[in-house]
Amino acid sequence: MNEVATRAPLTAHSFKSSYKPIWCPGCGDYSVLSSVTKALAMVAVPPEDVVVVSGIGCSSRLPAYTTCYGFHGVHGRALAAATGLKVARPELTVLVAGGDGDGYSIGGNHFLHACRRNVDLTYIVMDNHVYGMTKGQPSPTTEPDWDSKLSPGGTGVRSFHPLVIALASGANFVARAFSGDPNGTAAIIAQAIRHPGFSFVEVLSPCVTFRPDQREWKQMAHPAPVTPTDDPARAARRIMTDDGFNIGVLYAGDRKPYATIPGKPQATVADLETEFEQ
Ligand SMILES: Cc1ncc(C[n+]2csc(CCOP(=O)(O)OP(=O)(O)O)c2C)c(N)n1
Ligand code: SF4
Repeated sequence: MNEVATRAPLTAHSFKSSYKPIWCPGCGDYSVLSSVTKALAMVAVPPEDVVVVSGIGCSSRLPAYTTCYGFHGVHGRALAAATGLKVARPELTVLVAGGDGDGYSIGGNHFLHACRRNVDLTYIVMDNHVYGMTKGQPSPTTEPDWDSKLSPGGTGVRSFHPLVIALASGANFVARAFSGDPNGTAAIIAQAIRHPGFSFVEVLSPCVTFRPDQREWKQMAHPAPVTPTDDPARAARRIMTDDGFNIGVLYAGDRKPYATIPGKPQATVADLETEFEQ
């Protein structure tokens, strides 16, 4: 009998590494990790066929806590690394995980172009509206009037709207989830993985240390009272006028994902190494 035939069925546990997360007690990222492992069990892709790519931040530690292959790279460059990986190895399931600072500030440019290119990736952003790892600076999604030691009286700067920007840039699947609902988040992530093209899941994930006010999100999050649409303009209008706490799949499009041209000869890693050494 071969290895596949004897393998035990995949469960969330199959995707959990032996490393103990070092997030603060109560951080929303624990639930997101649990949702990612549940989602991978639902889609039943074995850990050796999955790669989780991240940048830098508390949330970007997530790959180490899974049994999948991982790439913990530099701040803001996760999508660039993941795009290259997926184009070179289309048979792999590639997830990208990180924070709002990593993805929308230093990585903002890559976010726009990853949506536009529509390579088959699943991008999970744990949005806590703050830079957690570097101790509480405002991020692109911080509310303009958020008063803190590092931003007395608030920044006064309008927040970035990731979901609408993703739609305008061409993302093929757009959803909002809440870490306080791990099963709902797992179901959304599983749908995102299954959906072809660039899938973007914005998970509201409280930073209990620098944004204790986000504990209120538990009362504010609610299921979106609409079914997903395949019309990006309609989805954008809905998202721009909702209360920011509509949870669910908001857009599921049918753009053809980017892939390399079938039949076109591809350089191997050995070819690239030879070229590099010359
Ligand atoms: C090039 C570079 N610039 C800045 C930093 C410092 N830095 C590390 S993590 C981080 C922000 C993390 O915030 P976010 O991505 O929102 O993740 P969180 O920690 O909130 O999960 C910053 C600015 C860095 N590591 N590298
Ligand atoms: S600082 Fe915030 S984001 Fe980072 S682990 Fe602690 S609660 Fe989570």
